[in-house]
Amino acid sequence: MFSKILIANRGEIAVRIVRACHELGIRAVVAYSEADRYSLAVRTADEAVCIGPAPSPRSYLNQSALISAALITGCEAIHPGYGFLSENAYFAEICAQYGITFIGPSPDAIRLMGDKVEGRNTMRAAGVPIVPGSDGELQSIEEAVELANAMGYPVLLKPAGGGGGRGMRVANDEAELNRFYLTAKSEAEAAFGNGALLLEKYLPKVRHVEIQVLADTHGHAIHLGERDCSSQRRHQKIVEEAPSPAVSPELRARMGEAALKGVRAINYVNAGTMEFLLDPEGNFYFIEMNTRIQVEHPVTELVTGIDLVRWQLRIASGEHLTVQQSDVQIRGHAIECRVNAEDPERDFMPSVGEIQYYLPPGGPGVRVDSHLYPGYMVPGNYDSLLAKMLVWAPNREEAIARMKRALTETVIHGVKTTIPFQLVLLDDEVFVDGDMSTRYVAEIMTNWLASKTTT
Ligand code: MV4
Repeated sequence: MFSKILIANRGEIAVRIVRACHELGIRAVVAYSEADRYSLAVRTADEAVCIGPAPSPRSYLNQSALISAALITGCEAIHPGYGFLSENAYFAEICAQYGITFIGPSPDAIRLMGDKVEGRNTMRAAGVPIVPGSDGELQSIEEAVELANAMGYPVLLKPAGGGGGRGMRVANDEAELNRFYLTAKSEAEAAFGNGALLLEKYLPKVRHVEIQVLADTHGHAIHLGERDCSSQRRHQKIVEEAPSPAVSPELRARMGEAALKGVRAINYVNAGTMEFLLDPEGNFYFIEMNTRIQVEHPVTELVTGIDLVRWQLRIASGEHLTVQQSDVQIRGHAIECRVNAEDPERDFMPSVGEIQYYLPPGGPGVRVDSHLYPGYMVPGNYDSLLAKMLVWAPNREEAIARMKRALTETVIHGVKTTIPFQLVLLDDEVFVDGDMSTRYVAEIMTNWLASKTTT
């Protein structure tokens, strides 16, 4: 096992990684920007190194500063967390060149899954079901139209370099497809440095169901069941849960086996997530793979009892994954609410300022992953995640009641948060019945805002 690692991240995930290190007897060095000098991660770490000014291109994305910080402090490995450099194949390569272990998969696996065209082709070849659509990159507008006419509308244009729904466009007919094609292409080129597009059949009523996997360097891989992340607003997840109300043990076994086929096809090593769309008939389709630890990983930890971040560290140091598939049991129900510093009544505008008062929830079945403390200044330079409020209960109904209780007892003064909207969502009939799919969050939002102006 490593004796010392560098954490190349901030916020709650930096704190989460420090905690895993301390449980494993690893010394944690936090790389921080000037805006994060007084952060909880810096306070809880064994050492901290300033890597640059607040803007992330000059700090958390500054590869040479991070490598220098690791070398100066004698770290054997770098944990990239999520976002920032976590899915940067070049950074993983540079780490290796300097003799530093990148806590993640190989540069090749990152590169492959970072390209949606390559990822889709690889998964199809491995026998993983994918959404009907183009064989690879669209070569021309004529090809797109021909394919769409054969498949039927609506269709979806997806940037190969994107991910998480960024830059997607739905075309309802040939005229729209013609209209969107070139714009989508140039936007993709500008946003991701890759103008390649692929075409998929648009599935109108689907859920976002993702399978968590763990794979070691010795060829052993397991899945840890699914998370349902269908509660999204503009592709931002706001509530996640495990297990999915739509997944039976039999479907879980089939989706898990499909995910593992994909993992084996690319010799994947690390924690990872295979994302699927699940339609009302129970058909599932691979959309993309995340080659990092994800924000919502704790719901899986709560229902399996398996610590994913500790396993990332153990796997990266070459240890055998000693958990067998038959050891993985899904027990009870877990829900996560992402509490963001945003004003849901003002179109989720980011809210910055000092946390004047903070009282996190507690009691039975509650877990809070957060970097907040009273007096903390929420900087405007980074994403707006303040806290992940998690609950576990024996079943979904009790988990919902417990989450409402936890959010109601939470006090955060100084910034606006998403909690009022999450409480509305937890009371919504569609959510309570477990019938979430593509459009329901937008509908709840519209109704909520309308009710606010009339009362
Ligand atoms: C889709 C889709 C419909 N058809 N792909 C991809 C990334 C994720 N953030 C949302 N994505 C979608 N991909 C095809 N071919 C619909 C969505 C989608 C969605 C899916 C499940 C639950 C909520 C959603 C909200 C918006 C879009």
